[in-house]
Amino acid sequence: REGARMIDTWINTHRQMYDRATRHPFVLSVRDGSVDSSSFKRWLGQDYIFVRQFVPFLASLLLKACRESEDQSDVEVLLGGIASLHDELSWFKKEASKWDVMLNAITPQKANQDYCRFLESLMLPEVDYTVAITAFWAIESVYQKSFSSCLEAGSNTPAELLETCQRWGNDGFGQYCCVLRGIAERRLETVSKDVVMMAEGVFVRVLESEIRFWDMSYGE
Ligand code: HMH
Repeated sequence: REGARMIDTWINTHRQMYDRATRHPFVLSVRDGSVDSSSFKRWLGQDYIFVRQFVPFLASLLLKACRESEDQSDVEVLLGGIASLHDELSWFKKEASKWDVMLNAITPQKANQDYCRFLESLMLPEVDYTVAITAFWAIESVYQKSFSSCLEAGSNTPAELLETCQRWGNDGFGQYCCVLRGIAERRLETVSKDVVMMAEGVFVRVLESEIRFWDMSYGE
């Protein structure tokens, strides 16, 4: 099964960038407990803005799945994703008030704007479902890999950040990412070489965007 190996191949081809996205210094500082609260608060505020933009992206992906997927369970998986985003937005508001972050006073930084514009380009109807679901898997799995590393044995994550790490680092989220990867791999087996190349390009673009996103936690 070619599609199944495709993603492993991409990860190996782009290993350096993949590691920079999933083992970023900000995440390593959460993991070893040296993170400063101003970095965490900057990340929290910017990520709230990002997640708000993630809602229409996921809605567009759901629409593509309804129209293009040959497997009905894709729609149910994505619908579950939309439901958890609802919960996630409430969590951001609660977390922000805990840290005295004023969510309505935050302006998106350049890296965030660029990432959101990239998401918008993937919402266009002419973008293939396979390409869009690959992007979605990559976006979710960078967070899953990053935050689950902060929960591993030997990590020294501060108690007040554990809830954040569990949000994306818990086993259920890990399984969800595996299901998304499975959908992407199934689709990659059936599409043309051109679409596969586009999907790889989008994977790389997600990694670059995630690195720049983590970089924002250090401030301007
Ligand atoms: C920047 N990437 C970014 N924010 C997130 N919340 C996720 C991925 C995972 O949902």
